[in-house]
Amino acid sequence: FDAEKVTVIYVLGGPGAGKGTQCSKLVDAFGFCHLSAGDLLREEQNREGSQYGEMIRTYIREGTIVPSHVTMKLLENAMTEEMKKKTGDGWVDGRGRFLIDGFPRKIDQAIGFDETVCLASLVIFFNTSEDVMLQRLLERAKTSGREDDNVETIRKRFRTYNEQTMPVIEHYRTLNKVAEIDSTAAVEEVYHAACATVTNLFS
Ligand code: UP5
Ligand code: MG
Repeated sequence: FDAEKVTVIYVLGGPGAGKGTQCSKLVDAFGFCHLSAGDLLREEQNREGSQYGEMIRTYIREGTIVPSHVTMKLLENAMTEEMKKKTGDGWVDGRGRFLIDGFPRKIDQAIGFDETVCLASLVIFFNTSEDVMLQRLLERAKTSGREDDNVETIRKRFRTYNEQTMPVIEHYRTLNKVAEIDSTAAVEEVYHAACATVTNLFS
């Protein structure tokens, strides 16, 4: 994708930090297309006839990262679809706007996507403590139906995040592309900070 025609923002943060919640709100305010890598993987997992279904299920249950080519392809396809669907006028200023939520999760994905699909303009990093994230996920577990919302898998997700995803954030920090937002506060308060960050990018 031509960086002149699309703006890509990566939304990162630990499991339960509030990435999905904040992205949904930003969609309404700024006309983004929100693509959650986790949601795309769960969709593919449940798609009849998918050759990757079982493999995705295994990785998600173990809290580990699905091989990059699968996730990158799903994201690229979803972006292509959206660009076809919404031609010029469908976007706020005629340019595609994407929030890529929960991706890239490891350094090779970051470099691969930036180089072959589209260079990201910004990384929004929602940061809070493991305690807060754990409480949120356990609360969500009552209704989410997500196979990875159980204490054992949550611990594994935290480990994967610390070992593999934090280096991605550090990588973009050295490039001065990270906007860190404390996501411990209430949803509205975090959203206020997120809005200010995005407004700043587009101004
Ligand atoms: N909540 C949110 N904000 C709150 C606030 N400010 N105050 C109080 N409560 C708040 O929020 C989680 C819960 O907290 C919700 O109930 C919400 O109401 C509440 P949510 O917005 O859903 O948080 P989010 O950060 O999106 O948490 P999620 O569980 O989706 O994060 P993960 O990163 O763990 O999940 P994801 O779907 O991205 O990935 C799942 C798995 O897919 C990974 O573990 C991995 O196995 C696989 N995966 C890949 O392999 N590759 C990828 O690129 C992506 C995923
Ligand atoms: Mg999410």
